Amino acid sequence: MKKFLFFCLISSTMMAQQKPFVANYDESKVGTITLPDPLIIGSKKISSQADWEKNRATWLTLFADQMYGQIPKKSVKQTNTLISQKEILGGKAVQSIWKMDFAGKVQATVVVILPKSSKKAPVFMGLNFCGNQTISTDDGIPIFDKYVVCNNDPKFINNISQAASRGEWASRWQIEKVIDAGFGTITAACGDFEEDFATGYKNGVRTKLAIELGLKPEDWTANGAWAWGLSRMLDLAQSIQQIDGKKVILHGHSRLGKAALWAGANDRRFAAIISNESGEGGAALSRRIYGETIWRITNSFPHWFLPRYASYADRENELPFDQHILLSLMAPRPVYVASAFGDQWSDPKGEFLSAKEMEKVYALYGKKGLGNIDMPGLNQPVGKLIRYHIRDGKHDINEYDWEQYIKFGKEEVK
Ligand code: GTR
Repeated sequence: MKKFLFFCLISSTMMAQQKPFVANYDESKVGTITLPDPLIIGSKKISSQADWEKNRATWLTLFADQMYGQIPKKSVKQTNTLISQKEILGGKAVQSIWKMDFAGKVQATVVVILPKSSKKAPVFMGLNFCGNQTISTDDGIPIFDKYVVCNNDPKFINNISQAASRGEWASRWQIEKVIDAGFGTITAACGDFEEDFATGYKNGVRTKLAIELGLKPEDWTANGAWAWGLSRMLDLAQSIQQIDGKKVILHGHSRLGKAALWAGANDRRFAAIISNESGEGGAALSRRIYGETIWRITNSFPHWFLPRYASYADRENELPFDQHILLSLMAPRPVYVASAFGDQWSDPKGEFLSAKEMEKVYALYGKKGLGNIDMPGLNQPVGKLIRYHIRDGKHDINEYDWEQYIKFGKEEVK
C-alpha cells in the first residue's frame, strides 16, 4: 500500500512537472505567427467568388475532420408543439414556449419572445448555459431539469437548477432592450442537446439519435451537438409566421460562442453571426500562445472537440487552418466579434486579428472588412459589416455588448 501511494505521488509529481500549465499573458512571448491563407485550398489559388463558393466546403470538411467533428447530413423527424403563450413586458411582447421533439427520443424546450406587432420580427437566437428560466424572472418559463454547469446553492444544487435561479442571467439577455428595438429573442438550454460534461453525450442527441442521424457519438462533439441544435431552432423559427426567418441573428457567449461559430459556418441560413468572447476554439487564433491553449482546452473539456484536435497541442503551426478561416466561412454575412479586457484568457488580440483576417474572403464578394487598423481602444467598436469591439469589464455578455449588437442588427441585417 505504502509502495503504491509512493508510486502515485511520484507519478503525479512527474506529470505535473511534465506539463505545468501556466497561461502566457506576455505579448512579447507570442512571437510571429504565420497564418494559412484562406484563399489557398490544396494547390488551388482562389481568385473569385465562384471559386470560393465551389471550394469552401473543403475548409468545412477540414474543420469537421480535425476539430469539431461531423454535422449530421441526415435529418430526423422534428415535431414542434406550442406549449403555452402569454403577453409579457406590459403587453409589449408575446412569450411562447415551444417543445421540439426529435423522433420521439429527444425533446428540447425553446423560448420565443417576440415584439407584439403585425410585422414579421427579426430575431436574435442563442443557446443558454443554465436553463431557460435563467433568462428572465417570468414564472411561465419551465425550469430546466437536466445538468447545468452552474452550481451555486440555492440557485443551482449539484448542477440542477432550482426555482431561485429564475432570472439569474437576465443581464445576459437584455430582453426588454431587444424587444424595444423591434427584435425578438429565441433561446434553448444547450443541455437539451448535450449536457456539458465529458460523458454528457450519453444522454444527448449524439447517442439518442445516432441511428436517425447516421453518426456514431464519437463522429462528432458537444460543439457539433449544440450547433445542430441551433439549426433545429432555426427550423422552428422559420416555421413561425410572426418571425422573419431570413433575419435570424445567431449569437453565443464563450463556449456557446464557439458552437455558434460552428453553426454559422455550416448553416448559411443564419443571417448574421455574433461571437461574444468565444476565445480558444472560437474566434481566437490558435497559433497565438496567449491565455487558453489547445492543450489546456482539450484537457479541461475533452468533449468539445475531437481527440485529433488535442494532438495539435504544442504543434499549433501544423494545423491546416486557423480560426480566421472559420470566421471567413461566414462570408458574405455580417459578423461581430467581441472581446472584454478583463477576459485575457480568451486572447482579445487573437480574436481581433482573426476578425481582421476575414477581409480577403469578403473582398471576393465586394465587401469590406476591418481594413488596415490596429486593435481599437476600450469601448470603441470598429468596422461595419465585420465589426469588433473590446469593452472594459469581465468575461460576460452585458448591456454594453447588447447595445452594440442591436445597432449592428439594425444596420446590417436588412
Ligand atoms: C472556460 C473555457 C473557455 C470558455 C469558458 C466559458 O472555462 O476555458 O474556453 O469557453 O469556459 O464557456 O465560460
